[in-house]
Amino acid sequence: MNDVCTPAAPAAARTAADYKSATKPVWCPGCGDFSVLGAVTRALASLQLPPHEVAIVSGIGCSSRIPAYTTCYGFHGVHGRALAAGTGLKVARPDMTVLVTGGDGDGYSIGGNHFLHACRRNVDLTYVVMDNHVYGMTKGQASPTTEPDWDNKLAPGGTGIRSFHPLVIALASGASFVARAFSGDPGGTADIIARAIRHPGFSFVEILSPCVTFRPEQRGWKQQVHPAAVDPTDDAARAARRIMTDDGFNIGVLYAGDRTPYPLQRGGPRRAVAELEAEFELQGGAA
Ligand SMILES: Cc1ncc(C[n+]2csc(CCOP(=O)(O)OP(=O)(O)O)c2C)c(N)n1
Ligand code: SF4
Repeated sequence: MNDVCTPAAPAAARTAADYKSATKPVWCPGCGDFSVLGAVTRALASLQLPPHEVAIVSGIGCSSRIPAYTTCYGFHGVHGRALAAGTGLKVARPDMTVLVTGGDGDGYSIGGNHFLHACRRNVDLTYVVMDNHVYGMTKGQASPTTEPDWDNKLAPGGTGIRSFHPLVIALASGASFVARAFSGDPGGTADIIARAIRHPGFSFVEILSPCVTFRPEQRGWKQQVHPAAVDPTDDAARAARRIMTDDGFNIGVLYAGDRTPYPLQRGGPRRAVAELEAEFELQGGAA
């Protein structure tokens, strides 16, 4: 018998398909979120992250369905609370790669306060927002990023309310990586998401992702988007000036700073679930 050890065959490289679950998305045909799902899975494959070391946390909305469509750990929580859940998960399990995903309604309206403080805390996670400037799941109400003059039957003549500017708000609140992507460019979006995951600290990726059902005119975004003309800056004031004055269709990494991320305790003691349950058990009976 030959006593020479045969080296183990190298593990086959993971492809985007390895991160897609068997659950078929229920999005409307043509929804931009299909491409975002493709971009997320391509980004994970490019980083070769084992699916069991990645958690995708979302709130509620069409876009927030993403965790179910992947083979990673997923948490489909309550409306607007995805960042709170994702932050808690990352702090408890710093070894996991955490992506938080959702829509503009989920993240900027009901979840707006969490957005500000997640940027400020700078915990090392990646926040991916599929922004379609509308509440898709609840049938087309105006969201914080809806244009003030968007005329529709729920807001005749438009809301007349100035739109929220998520990128500048993220920057002003302390996010350490700020980018804009377009779902119609899945390769470019995958690259931006991969860079966001690699960046230490809170990384924010705003993806223009059309809602073809309630905002069919957004199909025209593909003619409007264009690559950012300049390289990312690490100067927040310069980035803010650029973002404030661009046309909203500038695609790329717009800011990559080096703020120290929130310190995480790696390798701390793991506690058994039963022990935690016992600690949180309510004491005493009803009065
Ligand atoms: C506390 C609470 N308020 C309201 C709702 C109803 N609701 C569900 S999804 C949603 C908006 C989703 O919009 P968005 O986050 O932009 O995602 P999209 O569906 O456009 O992807 C709302 C208002 C809810 N589920 N829970
Ligand atoms: S309603 Fe809009 S956001 Fe929701 S699945 Fe359909 S196209 Fe996508």
